[in-house]
Amino acid sequence: MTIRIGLIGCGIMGADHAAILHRDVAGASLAAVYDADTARAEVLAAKMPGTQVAASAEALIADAGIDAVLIAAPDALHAPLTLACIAAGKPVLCEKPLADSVQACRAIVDAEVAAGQMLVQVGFMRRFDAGYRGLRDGLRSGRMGAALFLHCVHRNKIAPEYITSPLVLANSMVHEMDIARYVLDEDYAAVTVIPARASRHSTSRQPQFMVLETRSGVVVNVEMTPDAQYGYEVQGELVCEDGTLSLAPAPPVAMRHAGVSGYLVEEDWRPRFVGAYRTQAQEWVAALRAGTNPVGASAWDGYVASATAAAALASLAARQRTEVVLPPRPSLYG
Ligand code: ISE
Repeated sequence: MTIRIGLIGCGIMGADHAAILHRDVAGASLAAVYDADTARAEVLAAKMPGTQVAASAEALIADAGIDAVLIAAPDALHAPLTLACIAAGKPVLCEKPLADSVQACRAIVDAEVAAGQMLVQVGFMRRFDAGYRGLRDGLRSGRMGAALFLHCVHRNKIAPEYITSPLVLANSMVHEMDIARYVLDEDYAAVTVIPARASRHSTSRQPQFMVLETRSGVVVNVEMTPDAQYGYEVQGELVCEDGTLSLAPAPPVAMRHAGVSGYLVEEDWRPRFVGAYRTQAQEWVAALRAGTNPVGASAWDGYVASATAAAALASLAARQRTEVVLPPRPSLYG
């Protein structure tokens, strides 16, 4: 059985998803693509044998020849397109964030609950990274004792110009909001954000430091430096009662050259997480073929990440510790 996938959004991320589906995923075909820029869609389709260009996003979602939809369109379109997929009864993998507001995330959760089945997966690809999975599995094994701290670092070489201080939280640090909850397997009680002074490399944003407190008392700290200059990097160290677990450097190649000994760093998140994107696509398609629930972040997880980001933005604005308040989790999500 081949899952016929329709891709909406043929920009950098959409093209990456298309290449992964074409090259690395068994049991799936990229049946159609759509982009508001038709020429961009045609260029992508021409590289993929058998891929059609759809007339509109709505036509692609409604097409009986499309079994599942992958959304890599601009953030503001995530909610309406995901809602259209739910209305059509089609499974959908939507790039993060699930929507550009907490209310829109909630509307997606409500629509899915009303439909009575989990159709939505959010593209929080770090959940498919071998390193973060290792942290979670190591904690779950019980041999490390209880978690105490999770130290995280997230740095961009130079973030795009549109990334302002609020988006450092809502667009970049939202990854840590999701992955720390995934690794620790519990929700947050509160968040505190402290901005650093703006780097001389950017006037439009400040680096941010965030402390998340989980309900059981684990402390998660995240440094996000959007203009680190030297490259893209994430770090993670989980401190437990009986030891620690850390993400290994990526790529795992040490170099000694010109008087320097150390690890290479990537330019941006795409090469750093190429394996995670691949595994995400493979496991999404495998679940579709098996008829089981999606294995990645659910619509509920997407909602919680956005609710946490909203609390972080409130903390930044008020310069104070802010509680993360969540409604009860609907039974659909276990
Ligand atoms: C970007 O939007 C992403 O989603 C990347 O994964 C993240 O690392 C980067 O900081 C964001 O700006």
